[in-house]
Amino acid sequence: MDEKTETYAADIYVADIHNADYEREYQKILLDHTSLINISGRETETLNGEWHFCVDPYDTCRRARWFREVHLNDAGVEQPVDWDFDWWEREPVPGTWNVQKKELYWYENSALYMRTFRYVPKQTGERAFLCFEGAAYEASVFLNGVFIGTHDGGSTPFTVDISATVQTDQDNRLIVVVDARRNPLRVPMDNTDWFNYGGLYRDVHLIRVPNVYIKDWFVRLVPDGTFSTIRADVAISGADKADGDGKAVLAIPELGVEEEITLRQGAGCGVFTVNTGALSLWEPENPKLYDVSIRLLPDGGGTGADFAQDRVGFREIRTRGQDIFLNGKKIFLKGVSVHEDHVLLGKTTTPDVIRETIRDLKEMNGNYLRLAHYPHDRRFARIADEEGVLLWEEIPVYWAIAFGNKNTYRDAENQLAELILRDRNRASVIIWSVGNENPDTEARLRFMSSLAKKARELDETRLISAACLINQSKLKIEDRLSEFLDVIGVNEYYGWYDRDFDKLSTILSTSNPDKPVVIAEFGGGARSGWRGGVNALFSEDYQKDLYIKQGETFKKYPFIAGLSPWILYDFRCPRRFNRHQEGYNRKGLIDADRKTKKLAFFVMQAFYKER
Ligand code: GCB
Repeated sequence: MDEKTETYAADIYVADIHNADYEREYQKILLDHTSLINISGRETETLNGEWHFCVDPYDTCRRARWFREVHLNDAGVEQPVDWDFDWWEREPVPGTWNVQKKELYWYENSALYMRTFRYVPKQTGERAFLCFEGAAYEASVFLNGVFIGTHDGGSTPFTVDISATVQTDQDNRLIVVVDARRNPLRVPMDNTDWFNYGGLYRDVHLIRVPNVYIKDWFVRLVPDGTFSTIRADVAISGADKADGDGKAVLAIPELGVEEEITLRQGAGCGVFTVNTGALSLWEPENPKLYDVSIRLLPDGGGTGADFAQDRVGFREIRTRGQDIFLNGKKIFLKGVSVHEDHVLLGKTTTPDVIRETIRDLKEMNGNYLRLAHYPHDRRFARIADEEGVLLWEEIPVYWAIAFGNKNTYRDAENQLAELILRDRNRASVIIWSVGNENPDTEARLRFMSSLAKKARELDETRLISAACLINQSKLKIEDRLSEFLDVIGVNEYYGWYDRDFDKLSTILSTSNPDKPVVIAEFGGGARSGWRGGVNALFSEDYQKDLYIKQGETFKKYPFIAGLSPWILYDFRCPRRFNRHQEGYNRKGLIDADRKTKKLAFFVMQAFYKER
């Protein structure tokens, strides 16, 4: 090695190990809700399957730029490298590494995924996108040695336009760094009551669209009480450019709808009326979905016209006083909360698991699920649309996150926007929740009221809520955030964390909220199969008795418009290690095996039957 080369190699080596600020480089391209989020009904090509996988606990891929896959230095001399992407073992994607490999059961750090794929364009001028449905928590994406973006947020989808980087004449090498470190500035932060699973744990797809494409469309029944006004908003790519003028056609053949929408500067909207009698409204007893499509008209310049389709239900959700109305009829939300957690799959889910969850809800005579505490898989709301289940969807603004930090806000607002853009064509979703059990401070009020405003801006047709804490000093339902909400969510654990059950009646009788209240959580732990009697904490008998008392109390307060007890299934939780818990939160009505029902399940089943 001559002197110049030696200096070069040493410089690089020293630069890598001394660069404490390396992460800044990967924040320069952020993948966020301004990308293509609404891909429902589009043709996708799967990139699921076996990917090469390796842990990277010191984040060396990003520090030392392994993704460039450079073996030779400038002088053409082979360097010793510390990576071996093609030699590493393979793991299936989607997957949660904590359940895929025994030795990674507790691993909460960075890992690398690599696969190759071929890409042959099908149309001239087409654009190619990669879509990641979920990577926990931060993901940096590299294609053919080039950094193409970083996404924050472990439960929402992101896409990246790879048209400029993808190769058409050779294998494309795709590397993803998935960083699952817990961090006090993230959303959620480093302390939660569930396990922080890591991985490329949801589907990865390739999507092709024409050069000008439909970036987003939102079709819904206008909540004006007529049950006949439909509004559709469309945004096409290049919305910020003056050349985004054109026309789109929205069609709902079964309703005889074929409406032309004028697009100016990349966006447009159409409002039209259908015959009241003609429209069959979506509701749990009649989850009617219509085929809806949107087509761009060619712009005369010969651009291939984009087309997207979906199955959409039309329904109206509103509140008046202390009540919630679905399609004008007062409704009681008979629900339960559920985590995305599975003994064998971790945070990965499948349509079968989603359908099984809905079957259990229905067996309990329920009509509503709180998808806690972060956005669940995209397919959940789609299946709930088909099955006639109402949903509360939520972002992980959980406990005391860094409410004073600007970047934390940016991240939270972006996750909210990605969730809403992903699911706002789903009739099943009736509530967007902006947080859970947050302290009533000034910083939190600013943070969460801004989120509530953002949610309304993106979707004027759904109810906004948050799971609030009770004012303990006044024993009253009181939270300054309520002013910004449509439905006040309340979490209470009387008879469990606070053994003085009578406080619940005191609270409910001193409160007279001007809005509907949903009891978003209540409950207690029980080890399935353990019968210790009504006084034994963690016994099924205690849990059953607690549920009976809770139900009897709720019946007396008409402002309670719904319930989502905590929780349908026991779930993994690294804060719970007594002899009954063994690493699980045991407040489930069903064991973590998803089969064994506890006595309290049948209490809720009877309670909901009676309502
Ligand atoms: C809560 C939290 C939930 C916990 C639950 C519990 O209030 O919202 O995430 O898991 O209590 O079991 O303590």
